[in-house]
Amino acid sequence: MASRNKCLILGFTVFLWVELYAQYPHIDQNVTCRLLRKFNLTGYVEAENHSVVIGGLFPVHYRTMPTSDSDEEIESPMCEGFNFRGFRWMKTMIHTIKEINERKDILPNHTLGYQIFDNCFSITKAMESSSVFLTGQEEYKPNWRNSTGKFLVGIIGAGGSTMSVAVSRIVGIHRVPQVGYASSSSIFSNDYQFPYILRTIPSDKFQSEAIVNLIRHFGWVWVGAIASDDDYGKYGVKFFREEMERANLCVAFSETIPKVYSNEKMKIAVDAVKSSTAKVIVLYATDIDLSPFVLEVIHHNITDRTWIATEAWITSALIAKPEYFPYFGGTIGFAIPRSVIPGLKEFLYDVHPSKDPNDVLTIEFWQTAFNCTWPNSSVAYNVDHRVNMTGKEDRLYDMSDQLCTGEEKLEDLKNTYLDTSQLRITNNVRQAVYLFAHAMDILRQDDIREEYREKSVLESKSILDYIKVWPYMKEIKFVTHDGRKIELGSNGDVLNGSYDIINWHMDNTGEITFVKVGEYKFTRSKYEFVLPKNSTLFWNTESSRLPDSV
Ligand code: TCR
Repeated sequence: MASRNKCLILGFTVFLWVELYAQYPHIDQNVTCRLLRKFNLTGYVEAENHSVVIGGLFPVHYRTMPTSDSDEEIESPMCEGFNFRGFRWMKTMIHTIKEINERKDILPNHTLGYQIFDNCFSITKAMESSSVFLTGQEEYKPNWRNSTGKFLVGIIGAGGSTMSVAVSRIVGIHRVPQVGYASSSSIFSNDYQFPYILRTIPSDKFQSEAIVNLIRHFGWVWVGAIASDDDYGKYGVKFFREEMERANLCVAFSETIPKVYSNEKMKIAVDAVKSSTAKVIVLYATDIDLSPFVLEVIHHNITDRTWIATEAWITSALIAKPEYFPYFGGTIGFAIPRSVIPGLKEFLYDVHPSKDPNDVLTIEFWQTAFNCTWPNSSVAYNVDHRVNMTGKEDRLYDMSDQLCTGEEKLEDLKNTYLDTSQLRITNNVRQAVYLFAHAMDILRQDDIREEYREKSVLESKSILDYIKVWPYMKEIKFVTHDGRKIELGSNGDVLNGSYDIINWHMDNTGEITFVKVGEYKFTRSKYEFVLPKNSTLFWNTESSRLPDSV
């Protein structure tokens, strides 16, 4: 322990050294810290023969497993709980890059490479990956250089807001641009704190306003709120409460769902719901954070409530399970508009573990999806440990005795990864890639123009690095493949957009359907709430009528 403390102090002084060494060159640089942190990352990289590399961070696992550190080495945690949706996002980034590289009308003289890591929904992994982006080393040593040997133009990610905050703390100090596809917290609108973050998802400021307008629309005045204990839930609810107050409406209670299982904290949230007369409750959390709370609601048989969903769980397969419908049917909330991405479906289907024995993610995907074990596979962590309601560990998956044959059919799967009917955040990932490509393309055109005007070749014309690309990314405008205009303001926020208003119904096959009942359009100064009178709304109340919450 003592040696670790010494190392921490040495680590902290590294930054100071840079300053000091310039003035006092006699300081001994060879004093290094022996407490090594070796990272343990999975993902995809393609860099050779490309002009630049775009980094990517996606939650392909739900969590990290606990580790036991020795005195010499900090063991980096392994990941568990395969997240099909995150895997799809990751694949979409690769697909979009491939598409852009094949196009002749955009960046004709450059191709994009990528370096993508699984962040396992954890700050630790996101930070480790960020370190690799910058230093090119899969262990901690301060020496900034990207491991692909190429210029890093920026990073797409890191998924949830809390992780993006962490990543930006490292890469932001080096002015590396970051484009968020799911980090919606209003904190990123603060250009002072997050000068190098742009995003293709709207700030939750708009969503919190939209929720209050929905509440007003239905005449509810007494509404509860439950949030995840992170930058997403907390800032979302903070804004929501302010808007409620402004609209003269009341927040009956406001509690958080613990990130790490705690019976005591969970009880506070559940008791608030049970004891309140508020029948309408806002749940501001991602599906992963929300699921333990959902299990509690079922465990306590809490029915006759109307849940207002945020975009992060309204179309989540993790929550929208038919067996949860008696408790969560009639859920209403907002979703990022759906998109159809040409060619993505075929690309997603083109996945097979026999293609590359080193592709551990595909092997794990296959094993989890088909509940079998890939022959001679070294992927041993197809296990999902989870703490259940009593605080004990539940093993959801385990290694199957059944060997995979490779003949398993993806067509037979009903799996989030392959479901391209609800591409929402997936499209934000795509647009984040396009944001980089368009910015580089404008830079390229400017370079050519300049060259022509000055009649001299710009010194570093062929080098696209992030310092040069950044000014072109700020305040960018472009049109997406499905005709939507993307426009960013000076603080990196999208200036306008829309949400679909979704209501959960059950169809006659017993599946939950996400019925679009309206639309909410917004710009910075105005909004339009469209919920036609003839929309069929399902309410989970005893009378099946609009709930009262007064
Ligand atoms: N913003 C959340 C993360 C998140 C998300 C999602 C995760 C959003 N939407 C959909 C999974 C699926 C919105 C955050 O932390 O900022």
